[in-house]
Amino acid sequence: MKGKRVALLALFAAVLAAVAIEPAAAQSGADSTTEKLIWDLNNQLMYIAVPITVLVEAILFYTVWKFKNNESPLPTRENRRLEITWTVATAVILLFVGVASYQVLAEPYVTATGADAGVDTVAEDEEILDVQVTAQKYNWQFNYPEQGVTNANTLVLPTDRPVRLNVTSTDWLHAFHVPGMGLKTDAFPGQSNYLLTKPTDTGEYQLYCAEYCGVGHSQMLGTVEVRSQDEFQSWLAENGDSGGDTASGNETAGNETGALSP
Ligand SMILES: [Cu+2]
Repeated sequence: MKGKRVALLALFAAVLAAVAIEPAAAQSGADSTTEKLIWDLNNQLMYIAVPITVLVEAILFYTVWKFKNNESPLPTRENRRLEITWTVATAVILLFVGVASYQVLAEPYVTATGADAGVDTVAEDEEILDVQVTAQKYNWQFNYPEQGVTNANTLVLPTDRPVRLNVTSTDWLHAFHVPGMGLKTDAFPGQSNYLLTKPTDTGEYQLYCAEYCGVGHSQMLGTVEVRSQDEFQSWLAENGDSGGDTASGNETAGNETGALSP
């Protein structure tokens, strides 16, 4: 009878915990399609992890309390039903975690596999914006090949339009990391790593280099500015037709973005 009562209590606690994490799940204020997919998976896994944690803790406390005056407790020798139960339960949970994770990892907005990433994903009326991202000690260059625009250290993007970043490096290992938008990939010399995303909210996001690359690594910062489509178009017009010429763009490579809070 007591076991049943404890099981009920544990179930109640689990439901309570699930209700408590609901607000966290509800605030889906994601800033990109990529970030949303990652957070949704995180929340999904929390729905499993929190009840399991509560259940295990409840059993632990119950056991400690129940056997506190027992000098010679007897271990369970063999209980086939119990063994089958926990094996099957574990398998079901792992299967769920595996399938849920795989589904998200297979999304091009999370794992962009190549230069044609997103072709099958984006809607027919959507046009992918391509940006070449080049890392070098210790700054970032952003080149919009189709628009003939180049900018240093500030990546300007339109909202609600799919963007494909081709990330590479001229000299050394770096990594393009924008935590606020759920974006991260390595930058290798002579190799292209792709990121596909669609910004869903305007604002400024901090860009970090996330691979130690030398004495200037901690200063290798940048900004991602997400603007409305109209503002993006006028930014392009202002900075456009530079003939795609090199680096300096409209900003000198510097540390002015370093003052931004992370
Ligand atoms: Cu670095």
